[in-house]
Amino acid sequence: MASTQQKSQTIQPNDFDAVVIGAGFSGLYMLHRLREAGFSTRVYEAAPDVGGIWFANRYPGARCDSESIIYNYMFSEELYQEWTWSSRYPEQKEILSYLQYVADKFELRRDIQFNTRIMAAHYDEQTNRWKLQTEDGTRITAKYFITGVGNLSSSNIPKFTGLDSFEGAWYHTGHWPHEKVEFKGKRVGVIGTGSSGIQSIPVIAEEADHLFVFQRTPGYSTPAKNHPYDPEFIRQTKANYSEIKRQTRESTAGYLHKLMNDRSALEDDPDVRQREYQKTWDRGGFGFGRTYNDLLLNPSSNETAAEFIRSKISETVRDPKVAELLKPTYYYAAKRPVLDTNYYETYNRENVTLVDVKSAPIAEITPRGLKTTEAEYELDIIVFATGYDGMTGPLFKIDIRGRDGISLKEKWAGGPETRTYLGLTNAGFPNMFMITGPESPSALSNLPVSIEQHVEWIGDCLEYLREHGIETIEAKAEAEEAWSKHCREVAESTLFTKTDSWYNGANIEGKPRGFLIYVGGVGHYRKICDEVAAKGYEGFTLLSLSSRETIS
Ligand code: NA7
Repeated sequence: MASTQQKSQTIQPNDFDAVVIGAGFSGLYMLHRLREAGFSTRVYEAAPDVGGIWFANRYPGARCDSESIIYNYMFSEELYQEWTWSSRYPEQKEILSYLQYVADKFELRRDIQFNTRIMAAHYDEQTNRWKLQTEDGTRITAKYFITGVGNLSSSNIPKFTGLDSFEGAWYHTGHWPHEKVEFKGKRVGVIGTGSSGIQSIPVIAEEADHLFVFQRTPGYSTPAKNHPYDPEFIRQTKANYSEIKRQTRESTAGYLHKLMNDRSALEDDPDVRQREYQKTWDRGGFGFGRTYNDLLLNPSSNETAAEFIRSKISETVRDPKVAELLKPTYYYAAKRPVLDTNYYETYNRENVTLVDVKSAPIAEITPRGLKTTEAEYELDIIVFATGYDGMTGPLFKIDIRGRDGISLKEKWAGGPETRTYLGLTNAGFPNMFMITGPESPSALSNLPVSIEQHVEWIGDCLEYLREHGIETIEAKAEAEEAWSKHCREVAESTLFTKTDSWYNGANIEGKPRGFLIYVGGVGHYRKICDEVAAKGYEGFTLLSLSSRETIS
């Protein structure tokens, strides 16, 4: 009885102007932006605190590959001046502290309901409202439904036979325990050599008794060259706030890296090219991929960068057989390249063994370890660094249905044909917005820059609708078709579509293939979105329900 009374005292009205899913970078700013504009807004978050993927990704060595001074919000100069990053690449813990600081500064927590997973969101045409349902059956209604679920929050744990029988402990990098995992004296297996594997392997190797790395496809990794920030650098960065904000917003991918040479890699003689690659290699970071202007366009140019990295692997790894296994053969950067600290060096350690599971795949997990088609490995701990069902996966975890009960999953089931309008909206799903949805720059950009752009566009849009008495906004099917076609054409002109990766769904068995990201450039994309808004939301049907009249 007491608990029922307590519950009823804390019950909130469950009808809002806007409901936002997720309290990571996207959801936090969306809440702030809409609340400032006077919209009643509620964020639902499955985790017990803010942070999104930075709450969940606590694996050893987890850090961001974007430089900290640009991997943050730029909407508030006051916030930018107040917060000081410790080093070039922020650790998970520091990013999480930053987001907690943001939540406190803007008093966001009072409008976030934690520990609450939204299972379904259905559009009701009669009332023109979204009806949502939580895991415990609570019903919520809202005029606007906004997803801030991230691109990489749906873990991929391959269905290995026998996992249930494993007597040791196993973890996925994306759902790491909060207490420290003890590797000391343990035989550890890491499956996967993408970003999460490459970041965690050197750290686990330092502690474990023995580390087995189960590699299917080697990754291209270049040095991060992480270092603590000099106070003078921080002072200059803060003084340049406006310029940094402008540059990232107008850039190709939300970064500050300048193109080092605005020419093809093939225009330089091999010795000149070698020197140019060495320069960007020495600086560390993603700037290596900006050494020439055609690395993602021309296979022969790409090969020069790929070969440079392979030569570095040979120089670093003492055992030539291991070095050979670590050399990737696909197009450099067409699958997510990685930044590392001592990754290749780790294979010179006595306690590290590289196991090629391309030639001899993992057959099963046994009670005592892992069996490939060739050998059995005894393990105490298995780390799944096996990635995510990217882009669409997090959206599909919610049963989202638009007009006529059609689900987003059904709408997108046909693969890449006709997906979204601007990566923000979908025909058939009125008053719904996706922050960094498929077919926007999203995961191929520095995400906070793309998130801010979407949040501001959505915020401005809702204000416009309110000012003009518009009840419903919905993408037109033909606008959506044209946008999807444009996305595909831009992607087809690059090497991204010629390489299997999570960018095109190739990492998930049975997932329809299609390149899910807009690679036309962050600055260019912003202009397109702004023009759509300036033309009174071109490509959308705007409907005033009271007059039952279509406005455009
Ligand atoms: P990634 O980059 O998708 O890497 C996953 C790794 O796991 C990759 O090496 C996969 O090999 C490997 N994998 C997946 N399934 C298997 C099976 N069944 N057997 C063996 N190996 C397997 O995920 P991350 O978490 O590292 O990074 C995700 C993103 O986070 C990253 O792109 C950044 O944006 C941040 P494969 O290449 O498929 O052969």
